[in-house]
Amino acid sequence: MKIINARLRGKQPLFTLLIENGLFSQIEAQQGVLTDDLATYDAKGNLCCAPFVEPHIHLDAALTAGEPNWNMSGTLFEGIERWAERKPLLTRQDVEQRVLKTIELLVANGVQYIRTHVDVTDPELVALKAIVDIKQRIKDKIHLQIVAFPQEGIWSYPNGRQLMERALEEGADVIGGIPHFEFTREYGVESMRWVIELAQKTGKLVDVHCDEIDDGAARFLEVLATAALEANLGPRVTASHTTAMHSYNNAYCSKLFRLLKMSKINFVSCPTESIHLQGRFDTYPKRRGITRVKELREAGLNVCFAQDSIQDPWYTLGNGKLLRVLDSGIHSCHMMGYSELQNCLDLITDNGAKTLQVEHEYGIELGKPANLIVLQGGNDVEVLQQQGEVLLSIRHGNVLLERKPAEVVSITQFVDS
Ligand code: 17E
Ligand code: FE2
Repeated sequence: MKIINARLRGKQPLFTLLIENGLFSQIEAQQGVLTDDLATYDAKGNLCCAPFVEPHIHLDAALTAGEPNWNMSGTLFEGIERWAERKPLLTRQDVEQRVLKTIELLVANGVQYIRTHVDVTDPELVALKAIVDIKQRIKDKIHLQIVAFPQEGIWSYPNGRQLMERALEEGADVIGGIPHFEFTREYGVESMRWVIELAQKTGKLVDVHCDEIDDGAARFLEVLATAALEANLGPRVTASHTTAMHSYNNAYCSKLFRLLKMSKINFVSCPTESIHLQGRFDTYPKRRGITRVKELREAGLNVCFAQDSIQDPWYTLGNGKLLRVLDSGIHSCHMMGYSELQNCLDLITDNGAKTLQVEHEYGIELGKPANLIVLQGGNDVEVLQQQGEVLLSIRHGNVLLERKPAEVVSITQFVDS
């Protein structure tokens, strides 16, 4: 396969990419625009980029919004209640059908790497078993990581610890947690230490829903980061949401950031989700309830953006479009300085790959698996401005998606010529 007239991130000229046996075999700068009838694909100056990474989504709950009841308050906690009503209705077929449809939606929007949380506070583990099975069936096309996610708590749910361990035995790759939702602060603290110990024992990754609440007193992040540091597991550990950090005072944050830097853990922020779910108990002024993305990045920590929800009890408007999440996120986090814009795609590509620990196979580089997407626009800023659809998605040299750009058929003349 040969792709001509491709732009690459951070580079000036146009490039020709050759793909052989599913790997990038040649990446060559061109002298100007090429015409080549033998080329498989003409990128026409659009950006060829490593695939989007969706590092935090809940596939088990996707496409269940309103079933059986709608979340009327818009709070995280009502979302958990509504989901608890839907959970007993789960069947393998229902999960399979919704999950495959949602993965298709993500692929249509340029995603090839997905980390999904799956609720394991279900004595039957219906969703978990179905998604482990799907992972095997789609493994040549999509990299899927499964988090054993204790939605109703580990310490606060009957047999919580056993369910987590069973989920790992069934095939979950990542250990989750939800300390801010446990009945007591002590339960939250104990659960964090237990999660890291389990990671040491099993060799699994960790990704915790950590401090997803507008409560400046929710300080489980320091417990998670300390346990990760002491176990020397930092880069294998992720703190998702950490929205309480929005409400921490600056003095505490200053002390906390020293620990975070030492720990080297990763962060996932879900800006559209958090702007929707957080701030709900405020009148005015209203907190945005998004973690300190800009400051974490400036401190050298790895932060990526995720969508979190696709039409589920927490968020109705999820659509798989990470470019929209990125757009929304950099607005609400005040990350629109020109130098920040110039590499903004990092937040939904490279940084997500680092969180998922797939960097060894990720990126447009000689010898690596030929995974790429083509975006409308020639660089990060143009892509973000245009908010265009993904034109091409290639996985190991095979086409996952090809799309023709929309065409304006006619437009009025505003000024007589
Ligand atoms: N569950 C949770 O605890 N938090 C979320 N943001 C979602 C599910 C979507
Ligand atoms: Fe989540």
